[in-house]
Amino acid sequence: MLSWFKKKLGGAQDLQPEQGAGSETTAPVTAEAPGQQQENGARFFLRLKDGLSRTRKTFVRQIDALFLGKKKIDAELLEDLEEILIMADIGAATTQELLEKTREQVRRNALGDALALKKALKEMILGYLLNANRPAERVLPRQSPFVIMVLGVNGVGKTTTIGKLAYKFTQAGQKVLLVAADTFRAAASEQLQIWGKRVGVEVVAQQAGADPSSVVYDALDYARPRNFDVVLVDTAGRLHTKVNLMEELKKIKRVMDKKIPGAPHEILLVLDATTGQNAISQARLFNEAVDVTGLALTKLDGTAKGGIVINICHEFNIPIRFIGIGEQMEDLRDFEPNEFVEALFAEGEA
Ligand SMILES: Nc1nc2c(ncn2[C@@H]2O[C@H](COP(=O)(O)OP(=O)(O)OP(=O)(O)O)[C@@H](O)[C@H]2O)c(=O)[nH]1
Ligand SMILES: [Mg+2]
Repeated sequence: MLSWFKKKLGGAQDLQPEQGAGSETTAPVTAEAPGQQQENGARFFLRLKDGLSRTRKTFVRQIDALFLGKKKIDAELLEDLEEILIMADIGAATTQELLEKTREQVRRNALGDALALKKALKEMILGYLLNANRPAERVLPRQSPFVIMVLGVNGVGKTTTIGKLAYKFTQAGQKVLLVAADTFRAAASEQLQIWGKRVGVEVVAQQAGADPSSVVYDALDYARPRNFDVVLVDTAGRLHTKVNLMEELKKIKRVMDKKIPGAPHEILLVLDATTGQNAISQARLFNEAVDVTGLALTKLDGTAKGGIVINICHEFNIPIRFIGIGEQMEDLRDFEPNEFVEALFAEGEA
């Protein structure tokens, strides 16, 4: 898991940078014991395939239907394909680019029949996903935990994602602290504490209405001497269009950096896949405000709009770290482009 840190890693001990590497170093962290992901691979793939079934129905199965009995790729077929791509929330610009590349291949006679077109589409889509999937080299401070700040609009699944992440990290033997910096919504910190209990990790919270920056400040003070490996900070849901709320996020970020230079080491924006194109403007505005370093796309299980993944990868240079495919603890998947495309294009029922 946490493939964004996985490239060079082995286990939790990698959290400790080498001696003499300066005040900071780029050391990777993992949230899963080696080998565990392989063991769970087949089971998780089925879950993912299941989770993507609605998207597959409105996207890949429609393409299949479009090709039914049609061998020739003509203008009419491409028009119908355009409609399907748009309906799957792949986005206007990405759709046009895909169609243009397809037309180009048709002109070059590189696509013999409809089946070849489907294969080419799959490859082009994988290309977009891989392109945006640069592994991040996170800068870890020598003597402090890895701090992940989680943000997003109301109800996208921030707190749930934090709970699931805490579970992932804990499974990998890492010591996790949750921070309830959502002091705005009633019951927000209780919700986080329920997750804390469920996963078995500590939660730092203050009274409702407290300044979120000061909650974070105190929490980092608490975390530092107690050898926490990972600190997950929950923030209040906020509209990306509300300037003062975005300013508050900047302040929280500044406070973290003051307490632990370089923190937050990951700014994880949570987007709800069911919102389709709106997720794009959320990503843009949050990124403008605080330089988002990773995305988590939730609720892919409940939507036919899974094409948004393709659109996001095409529009942004921000890697998707995780996808949420259900409400349970283990329903957060590392985003793996190959696996995603295979699940999306899976043959057979649904
Ligand atoms: N089906 C499904 N539901 C999800 C997923 N992730 C979160 N949810 C549900 O979405 C709802 C909102 O989740 P929260 O975690 O409370 O969202 P939030 O962003 O913290 O909300 P606020 O703090 O109010 O802004 C809950 O009912 C979650 O169970 C997912 O991947 N799939
Ligand atoms: Mg919340």
